Amino acid sequence: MAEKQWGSVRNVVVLGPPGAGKTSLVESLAYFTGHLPRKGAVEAGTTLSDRTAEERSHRHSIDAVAVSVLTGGVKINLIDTPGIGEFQAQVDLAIAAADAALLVIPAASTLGPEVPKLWANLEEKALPRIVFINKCDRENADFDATVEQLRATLNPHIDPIELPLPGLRGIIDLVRDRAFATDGRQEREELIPDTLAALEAAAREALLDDIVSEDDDVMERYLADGEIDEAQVISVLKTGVARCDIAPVACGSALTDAGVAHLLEILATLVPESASSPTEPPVALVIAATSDQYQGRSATIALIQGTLRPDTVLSAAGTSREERIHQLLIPIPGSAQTALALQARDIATVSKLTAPVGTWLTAPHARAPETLAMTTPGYTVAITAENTKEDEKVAQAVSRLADDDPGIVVSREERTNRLLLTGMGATHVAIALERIEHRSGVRVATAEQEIPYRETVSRSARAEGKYKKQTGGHGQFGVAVIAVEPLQRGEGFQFVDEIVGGAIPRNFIPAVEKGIAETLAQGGPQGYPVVDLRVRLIDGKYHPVDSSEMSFKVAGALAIKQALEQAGTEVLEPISRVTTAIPTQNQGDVLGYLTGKRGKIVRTTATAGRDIVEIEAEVPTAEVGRLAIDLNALTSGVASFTICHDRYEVLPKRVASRT
Ligand SMILES: Nc1nc2c(ncn2[C@@H]2O[C@H](COP(=O)(O)OP(=O)(O)O)[C@@H](O)[C@H]2O)c(=O)[nH]1
Ligand SMILES: [Mg+2]
Repeated sequence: MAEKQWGSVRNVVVLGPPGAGKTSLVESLAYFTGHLPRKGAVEAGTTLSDRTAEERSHRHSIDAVAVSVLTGGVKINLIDTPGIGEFQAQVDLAIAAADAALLVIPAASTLGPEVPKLWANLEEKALPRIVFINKCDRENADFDATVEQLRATLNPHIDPIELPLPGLRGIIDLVRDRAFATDGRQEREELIPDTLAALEAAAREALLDDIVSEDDDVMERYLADGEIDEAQVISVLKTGVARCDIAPVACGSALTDAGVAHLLEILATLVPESASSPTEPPVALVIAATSDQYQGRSATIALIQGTLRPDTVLSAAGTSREERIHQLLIPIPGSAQTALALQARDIATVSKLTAPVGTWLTAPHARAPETLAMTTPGYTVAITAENTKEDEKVAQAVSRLADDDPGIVVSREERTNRLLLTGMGATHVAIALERIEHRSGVRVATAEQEIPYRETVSRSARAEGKYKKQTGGHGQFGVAVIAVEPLQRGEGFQFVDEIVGGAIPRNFIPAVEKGIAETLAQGGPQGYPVVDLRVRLIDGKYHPVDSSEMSFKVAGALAIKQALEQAGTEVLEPISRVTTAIPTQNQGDVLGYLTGKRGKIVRTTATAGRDIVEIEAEVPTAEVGRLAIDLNALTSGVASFTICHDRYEVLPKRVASRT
């Protein structure tokens, strides 16, 4: 175990559209801090963060991965994330642990549809942002046009603090008013080329004009002198970033490493350091995990408060399970080291942890923070082992995968008891299945799910359930009188005990509720679980000798069956929220297709210079089974979509008669 080599820590989530160069940039940053003898490449499958078999074969990130780098006494924990929208859950957890986002944007003439969405998410969570315009080495790279696009689409206070040098030899640092050329792992100061002097001066003035309003004193001095010094520029930038007023823009290339040394410095200087509370009891969040056949499971935890030492036992929120933190590994590439203690706001990887990704770990009996608001996935397939003898093995592999992937939900189909795997979209589910097959060595067959319809009452009704059995010896006796009434969608089942004067003894009332709840779950008159109703227990009768819990449970079941028959029920169908990004030229076809699937269009938003339109629609889940195939056909394979369960709605009569 080594002595701690850093004074403070910053957590930076690396975000951006797919292919922007996030993984390559993390690699380059690690290379620059001297942690890596040589850089890995995404194409060769040798990077620090794309390391699973599926990430190598698909050539993009699937899991969030933490890589720690040290620079000038600051430890920066970079969390590389997948760019594809279907992996939103991984991104949300990484954001929860971050002090700032590093938004990686390729220097291209159009902005993908993902960027405005990412921005809105960061805005909502008030997470400070730094932008890196990557791929400036490419022939058609246009730094200015990219900045203009970002400003026009996202926010006018996206301010370049650097400009690329011609041929991307390096960058001009507008804060220091100097140029730096990149040469291997070194940076060399240069004179600003004469041809760029006027441009640089104008860009610097525009930057100062925009940022000085962060601080009244600085602004006064600036207005008086027309200039402020480097330290003041950095200080107002820091304030502006922390308040989410300003997003500074750096530039360079993850491929040639131009600008990367500077980016490290920018991160160390401008990312705000969150307040930490080392003396409070530890609270950690499991933000990522990968399982490997040979090395077992490795989980990444972010310590939100307190101090954590090896061999501490924590409880997993929402369960009665306890977890021992065996060893805290600091993921510095090339020189991973174990820590004697982890301080609040730091990140470590731990092995042998079983808690699912997304779980809060707390000191025993301490209260966990509120669960994070996450999108509910809604793209479901039913799965079985090709060889039914191996069903159990598949079930185990599926549940292990769901522990590692926060966007996957596993359940059992109501009628058939088949396994259901729910993810954020077709790609996400396909990759999950690959991983399941790879890890379990079993071939898996998929099928469409049966739609989980529900039933609800449309009117109020009252009924009496009477259970009486007297065949010698100890008999059974219980009477329950109930009233049912409809509730709003999503309100579930409510039970209200209105018994007065001991018509039913207190100790039997839970049995009545149980009998009712079980009957509702088993299905109403039309065969589906019954939801969204209030049942009031208003009267009853008992017998001092013959009454038992059993007799009241049966009385409750009889009462609710009768009440449902009397009230009559309607079928509810699940509605999914589908978000898809498609080329504008296919807009008419896709809108027509979604409407034909009984979809309601919620919004259409043009992005990326109007080349791409994002459509959000509510579509009955019964109609989304072929969405992946059909959208692909309509858009020549370009469409991507995410799908989440939204709510239940009454199944229209004309549709009901068809099913
Ligand atoms: N020319 C050029 N290519 C880059 C640069 N950064 C990344 N790439 C390439 O872009 C592709 C996607 O990179 P990757 O790091 O996987 O992007 P991610 O999806 O954002 O993680 C890969 O082929 C990289 O080699 C860059 O700065 N310049
Ligand atoms: Mg990546």
